[in-house]
Amino acid sequence: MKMDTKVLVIGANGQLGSVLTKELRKKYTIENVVASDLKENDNQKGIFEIIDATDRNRIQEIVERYNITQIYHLAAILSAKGEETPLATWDINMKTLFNVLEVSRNNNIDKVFFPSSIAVFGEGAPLENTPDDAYLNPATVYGISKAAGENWAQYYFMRYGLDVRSIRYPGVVGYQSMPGGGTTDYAVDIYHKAVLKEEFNCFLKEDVTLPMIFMDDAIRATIELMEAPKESITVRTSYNIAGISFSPEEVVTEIRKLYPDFKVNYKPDFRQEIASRWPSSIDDASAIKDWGWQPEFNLKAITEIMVQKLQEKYKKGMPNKEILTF
Ligand code: AKB
Repeated sequence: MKMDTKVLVIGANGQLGSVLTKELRKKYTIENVVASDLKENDNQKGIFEIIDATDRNRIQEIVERYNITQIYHLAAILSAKGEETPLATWDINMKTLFNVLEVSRNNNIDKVFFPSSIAVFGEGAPLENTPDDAYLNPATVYGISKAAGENWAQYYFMRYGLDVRSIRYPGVVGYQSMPGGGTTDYAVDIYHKAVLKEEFNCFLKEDVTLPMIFMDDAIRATIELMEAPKESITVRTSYNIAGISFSPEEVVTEIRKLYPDFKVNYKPDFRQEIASRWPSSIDDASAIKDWGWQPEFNLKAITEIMVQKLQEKYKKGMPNKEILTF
């Protein structure tokens, strides 16, 4: 561990950012990780700064104030939410990335993490075992911004030598935050409804299989990629990683082993159209070869942990509407 590692997490209140910040603080100590987002979050146990990542000067100010050496850029508008305001989504997702890339190259930042997504895939890519180098044809503004972002990340590496690393996250399933604006967030909400013994209205068809990943695996993958030797990184757009692929009906089957009376209504909406263009499984051979990626959680384990953690949380009273502290 480099004692001079100073990390800035942009988007630290989000689904990934809130958990990643905690893990980074364990690894680099609480004094060496600065969390940031649009507004304060009293669940953050450590240094927190307000950053609107569309404001390049603010990012520069914080990078200078704390002598930041690594930046994790996790702020973005997700797929479903992004379709409500396409041009604003493009503007926010791209402007924030350009600000991070420009501040990073101008301040000799050692490493930058840029999250991409399975949302970069669309018509024309294989639906099964989709490879890293598949044809990218995203159908959402979020996916378009991530595909563009991958190419900008590669450009900053090739043009300026900036060590930008990226993962195409599957749908992330975690108990630490409430479901957000993602097409895959049905797989978070379903567990909350089961534990609360409420009916679940699923906005996807029962048989649409999507690549998913448990939060612990997603966080470990992120840190393992960022810790890999620079010379082992051969993919400078973004790495595919696979966790576990499943459909809503498969999750329901697992949940009903614990909640036999769990009731689900399938009411596909516009998000089904988004999901139908995404792969059902991912080829992550490059991540396995370059930095030894291996997932650890299957659907049975995910279900048992999600139910146990949410039972604990709801027993303590209703969670706050953003981050569930555990
Ligand atoms: C979304 O559904 O938009 C995200 C993603 C797959 O990147 N969870």
